[in-house]
Amino acid sequence: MNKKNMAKLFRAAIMGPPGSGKGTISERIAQSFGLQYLSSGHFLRESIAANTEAGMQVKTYVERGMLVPDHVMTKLMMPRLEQLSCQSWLLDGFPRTFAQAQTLNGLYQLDMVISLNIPFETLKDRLSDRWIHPGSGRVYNMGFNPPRVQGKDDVTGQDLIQHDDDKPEALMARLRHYKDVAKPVIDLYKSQGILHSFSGTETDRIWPYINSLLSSKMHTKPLHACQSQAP
Ligand code: G5P
Ligand code: MG
Repeated sequence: MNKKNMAKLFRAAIMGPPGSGKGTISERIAQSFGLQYLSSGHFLRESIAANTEAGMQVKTYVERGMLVPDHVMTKLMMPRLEQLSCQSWLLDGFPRTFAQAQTLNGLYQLDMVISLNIPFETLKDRLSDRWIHPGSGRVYNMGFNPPRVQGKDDVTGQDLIQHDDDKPEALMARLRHYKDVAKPVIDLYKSQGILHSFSGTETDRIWPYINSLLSSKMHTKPLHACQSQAP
């Protein structure tokens, strides 16, 4: 792809501790601005569910709320980014470490990094209340978005489960790790002048600020940059 086409692409990442609303906000961004949305946690859970070799390798890390080794993560994410070479994208949960950020930096220039700062107590409450319908991936929150019948999926009536990494022991480990590991990544993006931080306790209050920031940077829905190359 030549430089002219590169200029049409918009590449962004969203960072924040577990439960900070990365997934919720990413879905809104993807819907409003037409970016491809890639979630590292989703890819990991997908490979665990499919029992692939990579899935077996990462299962214990994810269940314990520990970071998956950098080389495994980059091997999981990079092929997916290569498939999107003509498209604008938003990464949720990657990069998470300085090593991952350096690998990404060597291949792609990010235009924007959104960092979510949410108080610890808010995170703890949100995640310990999160339940999932394993068949569909539907997410409920016992406070924010409860199912009609406690413990049952609204559509199928099947049992809801909690992710192992949302259970109290794993959760504490995830929150503790986040701060230490994220700092050098945040500093890197700050030094590149692309970091935008948002603080608050409610996603609905943070969202309008993110929406207006993106609206000011992206005037139209991003094009599929390769379409214009068709003979
Ligand atoms: P994930 O899957 O990336 P985490 O730990 O970063 O997981 P998580 O749990 O997915 O974070 P989130 O996406 O930041 O959280 O937040 P969310 O899901 O949108 O919101 C959390 C809950 O709060 C939801 O129930 C939502 O409905 C509710 N909520 C949202 N907004 C509000 C609000 O305003 N009010 C209320 N009351 N509720 C709200 O990673 C999982 C694991 O994979 C590995 C690690 O082991 C990690 O622990 N991993 C990696 N390892 C190494 N490197 C990487 N790059 C890795 N990426 C993943
Ligand atoms: Mg998420």
